[in-house]
This record gives sequence, C-alpha cells and structure tokens, in this order.
Amino acid sequence: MTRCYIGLGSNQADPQAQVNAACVALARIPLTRVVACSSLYRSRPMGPQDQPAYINAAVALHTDLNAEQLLDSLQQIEQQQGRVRKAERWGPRTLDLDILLFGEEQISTARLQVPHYHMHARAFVLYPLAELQPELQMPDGTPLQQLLNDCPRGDLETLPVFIQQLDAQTGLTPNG
Ligand code: 5RU
Ligand code: CA
Ligand code: CA
Ligand code: CA
Repeated sequence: MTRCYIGLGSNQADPQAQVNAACVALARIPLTRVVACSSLYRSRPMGPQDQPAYINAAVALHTDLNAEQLLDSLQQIEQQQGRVRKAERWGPRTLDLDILLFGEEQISTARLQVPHYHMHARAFVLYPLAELQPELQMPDGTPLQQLLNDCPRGDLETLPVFIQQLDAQTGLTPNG
C-alpha cells in the first residue's frame, strides 16, 4: 500500500464540476482508496495567461497499484472527462491529474516525473497539499512548511465550502 498525492486542475467546461467529478472517479480506481480531498482553490493561470482562471485541488490516496498503473488510470479519467491533447503547451484543459508524490519514491522515466516538476514553487499545488498533510516532507527530506514559506499565495483563493456546494447543486457561482 502506498500513500500518494494527486494534483487536480481544470479551467474549461465548468471547472468546479470537473474537479468534483474527478474526485468521484479517483475513488473508483481499482485497488485504490481516497483518503482525503482538499478544498477547491481558484487562481489566475500561471504560464500562458490568455486562458480562463483555474480551479485546483489535491487528493490523498492509498493504492496497491504501482506508479505507472496509477498514471494509466489518471490518463483514462482525463480522457473520460473530455481532455484533448493540443499542440499548444500549457493551454486550457478540462482536467489535468498529476501524481505529485508516490510514497517516498523518486521516479524519472519518459512518462513520469515524481515528485512532480516544479511543484515546490507552485502555490496552487502546495497550499492544497498543506491542507491534507501540513507535516508532509518531500522524499528528499524538505518539509512542506519550508516550501510554503518560500512560495507566496499570490492570488490563490480558497473557495468557501458553501459556494462549492451551492455551485455543485445549482450550477451558479455567486462570487464569480
Ligand atoms: C508555467 C508556469 C507553466 C506555471 C505551468 C495550471 C505552470 C496553471 C494550474 C494555475 C498551468 C503549467 N495555473 N498553469 N493552475 N497549470 N493557476 O493548474 F503551472 S500550465
Ligand atoms: Ca495561448
Ligand atoms: Ca499540472
Ligand atoms: Ca499533467
């Protein structure tokens, strides 16, 4: 059994609904259990700016799959939720699921880089992760708290739970 952390992101086709649906889909992966889901977070796009704001979240899983098998399942969920690979790098997407951490493993293959690239410097990854496990350490021993100290929140907003629920029920977003 391996404890792992998944980063979720969406900025197309009702991003909050995409992220909520992805949590449900993660819970249905074989040999895998969802341990915790973070709040939803909203922020302006990093990288290419000419795209909508993102909704991000993080999920903690226990799995008996290996990292490559888990990646296969994540890519299947991305495709089921309408992800289309475009030529443009870092363009908008209906759903992006990244393996942030897979136990203590450090993986570098053609398909997979774990810990995930640049996660140590991305507020939309670190703050949701800290909500799940504030005491977390990176596989190299760096405390998550130290990464947070060096990574300002910027415009990252935690969506209040009542807005998340209202939005899921009505499709309305009261504050934008
Ligand atoms: C360059 C810099 C490229 C930072 C990328 C997300 C980056 C994003 C996301 C937000 C990308 C990768 N911005 N930009 N949330 N993904 N807010 O999930 F992250 S493209
Ligand atoms: Ca563009
Ligand atoms: Ca990503
Ligand atoms: Ca990805």
